[in-house]
This record gives sequence, structure tokens and C-alpha cells, in this order.
Amino acid sequence: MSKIGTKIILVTGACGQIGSELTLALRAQYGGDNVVATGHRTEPDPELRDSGPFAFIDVSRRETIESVVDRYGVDTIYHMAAILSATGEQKPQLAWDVNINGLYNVLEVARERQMVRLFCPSSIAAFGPETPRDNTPQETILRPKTMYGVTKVAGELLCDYYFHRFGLDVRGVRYPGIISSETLPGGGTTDYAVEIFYEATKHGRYTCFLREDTVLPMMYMPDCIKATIDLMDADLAQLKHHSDFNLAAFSFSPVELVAEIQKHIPDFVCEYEPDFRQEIADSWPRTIDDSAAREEWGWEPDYDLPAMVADMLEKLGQRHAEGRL
Ligand code: AKB
Repeated sequence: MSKIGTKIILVTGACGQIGSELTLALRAQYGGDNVVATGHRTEPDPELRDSGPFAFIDVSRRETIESVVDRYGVDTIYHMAAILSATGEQKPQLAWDVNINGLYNVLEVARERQMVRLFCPSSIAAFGPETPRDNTPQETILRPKTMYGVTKVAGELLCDYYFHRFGLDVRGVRYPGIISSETLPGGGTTDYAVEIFYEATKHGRYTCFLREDTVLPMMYMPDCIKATIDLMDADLAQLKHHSDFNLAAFSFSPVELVAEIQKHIPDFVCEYEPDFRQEIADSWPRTIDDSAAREEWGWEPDYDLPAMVADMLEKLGQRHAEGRL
């Protein structure tokens, strides 16, 4: 049950790449019992399972969300469950169902219960080949060519509709590719930038599914968590945007990332075999103008490319040495 004056948070997609680290960060801030982690099918890892409540929900079945929300008295949701770009091209119907019907269910549950706040991420996938690719503006052409991108644009519009029409305080950012050392991503086009660290650490070589010169916007997980929590904590009166903030940290191509890794592992070898994900990457921006996020809620990243690479290799190297990779 909700305790008077205490925020009760639910995280969907809590076993995923961002959800798993976000849940632990929220539990550290608000207390383990006040953050309900939910997943679809994946069993939570021991740290997630033992640090607070966990429940299974299927976001495309509204009653499964309602029963967990009502059981715990949830008043704030971080809706991280989604099908990403590459899986979305292989299973477009599933992407629509999870990303659109799932979001609609979450919005309706939140509206009916007059929740305090809801976070729903968008992505650089909201942009398309007609969007300016360098320093992509906050307000620009949104004509994505992937199903994932279509659901992200529709999701941004739907979230803003709920804000203006029903007064539901929905917030979101357009995440770039996220690089992390704890939970592997799944089904995205930017996943190479995580896989490469595991392969470099374990085997000293990697075959990249994007061309070596494909520049994409990226961000390290600590900055991703900081941005997510800071936007949710921001003063509503300062926000002119709500669900569609551009967000940036740094951009690089695979060959630039390889060169940075080679500063730590000189023998590391990378080969390139572009597949269907190349076309997706070619439709996304290279660099992002995130001045609205900086002005409206003080966004500023802590990590650049060299700092991120050093930290990733230190963390994975330690796990490898302990036989835990
Ligand atoms: C993907 O590659 O699909 C995601 C994203 C950029 O939203 N990481």
C-alpha cells in the first residue's frame, strides 16, 4: 500500500539494459521497498530480486499493470519496456503492440489513477533520413523509416497529448545509444558499442555489424541514469518541452571507438561486416543539439569517449579476471 507522503515507483522493463541499473539507482534514492521492479519474462538477477519487490507484467495486457499498480499503490512510473530498432524491423507487429499498445495501457492506468508523474523514453530513432544529421535540432523533421522510430514519434505525440489534454505529467528524452557494463542490450542498432567491449576483454577481437565510418550519438550509462532521474526531478514550471528532449553526450564511429580501445588493449582487432542494421544507422543523426535539455533542466554529461572507454574496460576487465564475464 502507498505510504502517505512517500513516492511509490514502478519500473517496467526492469530486467533490461537501462531498466536494471535505473531500478537500483531509484532504490538507492527512494528505498528498496518503494520501487517495484517489473519484467515480462526474464527472471531478475539476484541483486534486482533481493533489493525490493519484483512482479511480472505484460504491458500489452492492461490488467497485469493494474493489478501491480493497485497492489503497491504506485503513483510514479518509469516505463522502460520496449522493442528496439533491430528487433522491431524483424517483428514490426510485436514492436507496435509493445511500444504503442503497451504505452497506451500505461498512460491510461496512470490517467485513471491520477498519478504524479510518468517517464517514457523516446530515441534518436524518432529522426529519419530527411532530418539534418549534424547537430540535429530539437524541433525538426520526424519521418523515421523503422517501425521502432514510428512508435517513438507516435509515443512522443501521445505523451504530450496526455499532458495537455489530461494534465498527466509525462516526461521523456530521446536517448542516444547507451553503453553499459552491467546488463547487455538486446535488439538495438547501437548494441555493437557494448558488445565490442565484452569481445575485446574476452577474446581480443570483434566483428562489427556496422561500417567503420558510421558515426552515431552515444552516452555512458551513469549519464543516462542521471539524465532520467534529473528530468523526473525537474521543476515542471521550468519545462517548455515534455516528452521529446534531445539528449547528447558524445558521438563516434566504430573505427574511432576501436582506436580508443586499442590505447588500453593494443592487440585488439576489429573487422567489419555490415548487415541490415547499417541501413537503420544510416537513417539516424550523427550529432545532436541538446540545448533545450541544458536550458530547461540543467542537463550536462559527465563522461566523454576516453573516460567511458577507460571505465568500461576497468569494470569488464575486473569481472573477467574474477571469472564473472
Ligand atoms: C537502438 O539501437 O535501437 C536503441 C536506440 C538508439 O534507441 N539503442
